[in-house]
Order: sequence, then C-alpha cells, then structure tokens
Amino acid sequence: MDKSEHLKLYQEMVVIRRLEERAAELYQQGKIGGFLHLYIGQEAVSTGLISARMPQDRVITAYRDHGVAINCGISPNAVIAELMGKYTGTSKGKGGSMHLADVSKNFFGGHAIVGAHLPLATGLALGDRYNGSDAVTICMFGDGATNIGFFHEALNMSKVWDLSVLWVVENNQYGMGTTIERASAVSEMIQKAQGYGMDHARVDGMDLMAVRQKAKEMLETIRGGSGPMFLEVMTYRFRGHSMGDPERYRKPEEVHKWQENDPIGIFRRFLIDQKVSTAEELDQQDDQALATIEEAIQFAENSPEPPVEELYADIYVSEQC
Ligand SMILES: Cc1ncc(C[n+]2csc(CCOP(=O)(O)OP(=O)(O)O)c2C)c(N)n1
Ligand SMILES: [Mg+2]
Repeated sequence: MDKSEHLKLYQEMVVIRRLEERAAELYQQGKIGGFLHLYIGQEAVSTGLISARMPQDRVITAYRDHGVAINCGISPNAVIAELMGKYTGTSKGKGGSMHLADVSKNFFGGHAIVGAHLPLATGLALGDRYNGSDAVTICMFGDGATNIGFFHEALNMSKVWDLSVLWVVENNQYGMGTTIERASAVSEMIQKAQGYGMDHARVDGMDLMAVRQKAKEMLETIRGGSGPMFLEVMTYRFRGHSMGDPERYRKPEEVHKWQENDPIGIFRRFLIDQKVSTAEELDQQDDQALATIEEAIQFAENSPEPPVEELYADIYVSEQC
C-alpha cells in the first residue's frame, strides 16, 4: 500500500469511531429511534477485511453495521440520515440502524435477525456461480450467530456446492449479554468450521494490517476455486451490546484492558513507527473525520422525513393478497 491508501484506512476507522460516538449522543437526545448497536472497538475488523475485497465482491453483515457501511463506500451523510429516519438515508429512512444497505456498492445489509443473513450469503454465492462471476461473498456475523441453525445450514450447503464465500466470525466474546462459554459447546469458533471440512484461520482483530493480510490471502484462494473458507477474528466491543445495556455480565477492568489495545491507536503507532505518517498529520486526519461527521449530522438534521407515499414502496406484495 502507498501512503494515501494507509491514510484512507486510518481515516475510515476514525470516521467510524466519531460517527458511533455521535450516534450514541443523538440516540440519547431521542433523534435516533429503535435499536442502536455500536461498532466501537471493532473498527479494524471491517476496515481491514473490506479493504482487501475486489469491487465485485459482495458484503453482507448483521445489525452492527454502521462501520461496515462506511467501509463499503456509503457516505456518512447517508448513514447518519438513515439512523435518524430521514429520506436521504441509504434505505430512504425506512430501515434505520440495523438495515443499512446499498446494492450498487455490493453491500447487501444490515440484518436484524441473528444468523438469518447467512443463508442469503450462500444464495448470493450460488447466484455468482450460476452467472459465471468470480466474485466472492464476504459474510460477517457474531460469535452468537454460530449457535443458530441458519449458521450450520448455510455453511454446510456452501461446502457441499463449493461456493465462493468467506465466512467471517467477529468473535467479540459475547452475545447480547452471554459469554461464549455459556452459549457455545466449543470456545473456538474455528472448531465449527472444522465440522464442515472448511479451511480456516484465526487473526487478531485489533490489528488492521493483520486482518487485511489474512483476508487478502483467503479471498485470493477462494477466487482461485478453493470453495468456502472461514476466518475467526478476535475482537471486543468497547460499549454495551446496544444502548442501555447495564453490562452486568463483564467487569470494567476487562473492558479497560481491551481498551488499552485500541485498534485505532495500534494502527496510528504502526503508521508513525513505519514512518508512513507523523503524529501531526494524523491529528489533521482526526480533525477532518470530526468535521465530516458534524457535516453529516447537519445534512441529516436538514433532510426531510420520508413522504407518506413511500410507506408502500419497496415492499413485496404477493399477487394473491
Ligand atoms: C433469531 C434471533 N434470536 C435472538 C435475537 C436477539 N439478539 C439480538 S443480538 C443477539 C446476540 C448476538 O450476538 P453475536 O452474534 O455475538 O453478535 P454481537 O452483538 O456480539 O455483534 C441476540 C440474542 C435476534 N435478534 N434474533
Ligand atoms: Mg458477539
């Protein structure tokens, strides 16, 4: 990567962090409705992963999707407008936090039902096989989703048909408030990939460069015709599961320990140590990210609500109804 590419990735991570911090405030002010799951602490996962994709590669994820949307090229304006239910949002203000999507950017959302998007990923990859495309589908999900039936059906079929899917589990060690040990029969998610005869790897999700490198290797192998692969990314969410989580299931000391391993701080030190950039230059990047988010909030505040006519648009209606 050249310097501008490094700075672009740094900028993306800081934009996500500022977006999430401001989203939490907007939620507390009652300007965002529904649920809000923040990606703070996990920024290096999607930033590293998605920076490794080719434009034709598809991305699909769960409800912790704001950062993934930014990495896929959706503008902060369209993300924040969507969070605030505005018509200029990426889903016309009708999807909200958990349903960000933009098919033109090969980002297929944003899914609220745990595990439900995994069979969709298998379907996307089957479609690409059928159409003779060399695209790989990158499917991201939480450790909790690996205990759901969809996970097993989707992985099994992808292997039976040797489809081009990179399954990526973001192992942040908790579901909604449950540790892995209390919910999963095995503690390492890669053990579940072994059950489907799938090649797999485990990587440090606080290290953007490590995630990117591993993802590049695996995407290349899959594109070469290997069939599906499985990547376990070790990470941690610094905030509660969603807004209003009292976090009785973990100790503040544990959170603080992980916060010392902040993925943005790690990448910042890497850029300075490698002499790619300087502290002053990165401070400017930080200021720029803050300005981008403040402008996006202004844009969203000034945007209209969806018109009433939109209520029935983009909705499936069966002929028989
Ligand atoms: C089928 C289903 N069951 C339960 C829920 C409620 N729920 C929402 S998030 C969540 C935990 C999922 O944890 P994980 O997959 O590890 O994702 P993380 O929140 O850690 O990113 C649960 C149980 C749901 N949305 N869908
Ligand atoms: Mg989890």
